[in-house]
Amino acid sequence: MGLLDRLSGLLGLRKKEVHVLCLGLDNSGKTTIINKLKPSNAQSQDIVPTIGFSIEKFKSSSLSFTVFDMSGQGRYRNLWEHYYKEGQAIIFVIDSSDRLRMVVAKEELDTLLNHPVQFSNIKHRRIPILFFANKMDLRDSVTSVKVSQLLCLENIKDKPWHICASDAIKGEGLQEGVDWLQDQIQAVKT
Ligand SMILES: Nc1nc2c(ncn2[C@@H]2O[C@H](COP(=O)(O)OP(=O)(O)OP(=O)(O)O)[C@@H](O)[C@H]2O)c(=O)[nH]1
Ligand SMILES: [Mg+2]
Repeated sequence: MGLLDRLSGLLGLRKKEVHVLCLGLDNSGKTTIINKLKPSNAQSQDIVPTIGFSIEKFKSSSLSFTVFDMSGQGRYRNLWEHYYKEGQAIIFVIDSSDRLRMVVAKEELDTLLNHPVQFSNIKHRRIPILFFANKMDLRDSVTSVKVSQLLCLENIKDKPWHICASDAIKGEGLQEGVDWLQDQIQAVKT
């Protein structure tokens, strides 16, 4: 750690670090969202399907996020649970235009929420979950209220959650989501 880093830590200027898991089916837009949250000079121009997972970083006004951007492809989804215990928050992304696979997204969400306590304690931890109802720009997309109904989000009583409509290509809706997440994390940490 450099002198400046140590000094800013001592003065309380360094941003608090949080670990976030970014989950959701393949092609929902996870990597596009995380990429858009980085400073423009750090953004990649070419987003490809994630293999396994990748670790990304971005900052909000007071937090420094380390994101485990997991692949949503079926063959990699069993990797998710190995990272549950790392997560202090979850970003769950849904392709709002993919009505056919909404039921699969719900199944994956239910599996996550009911994950056995002894491994990750997801079930009993009040970790915040931010949902992005993504791809709102597409004509076939349903509203975030509809996504919320299809995933039965109102049944989540033991964790703070929030859903934002987003268009990750334009970056719309992302900041609102990150602001909410930051407020939730700070409410717990301070
Ligand atoms: N129209 C539209 N396309 C989007 C949006 N977000 C992402 N995409 C596109 O959707 C495709 C998949 O995006 P990714 O970010 O790779 O999706 P992913 O969820 O990371 O997929 P995996 O890594 O395979 O799990 C890409 O072609 C993106 O350009 C959006 O809001 N609107
Ligand atoms: Mg990806």
